[in-house]
Amino acid sequence: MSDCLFCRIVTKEIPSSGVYEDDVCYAFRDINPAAPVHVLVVPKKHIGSLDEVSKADAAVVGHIMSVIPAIAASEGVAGGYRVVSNIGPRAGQSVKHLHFHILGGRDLSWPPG
Ligand code: DGP
Repeated sequence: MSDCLFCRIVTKEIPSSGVYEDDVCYAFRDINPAAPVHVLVVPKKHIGSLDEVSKADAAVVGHIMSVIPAIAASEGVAGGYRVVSNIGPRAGQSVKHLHFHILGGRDLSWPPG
């Protein structure tokens, strides 16, 4: 989608600090980090949020889950990090392209705000 920020980051039309990429997904540093490690992992395919994941997308989401531990390890936070996906405005989703936050590098309190 040409008007989607994260689609434009995936195509490199908008620069980002990438940490991992394969055929299915791209991971890059959050522009406004909420923790010492704050990486966003997005599918290359445009999916609005987890609410819009179809059965056909299950492999995409599963693949992203499978690469997150390696990304976390490469960022030095293996064994102590959080994965978050905000869905909709009430949860604070500001970019309508499915993304998973990887947060780590400090103690993370619970429940989140
Ligand atoms: P969310 O609020 O869950 O939709 O998270 C969106 C995140 O995207 C937020 O933490 C800030 C980040 N973000 C927004 N615009 C950009 C950008 O242009 N580049 C990068 N790297 N991150 C961005």
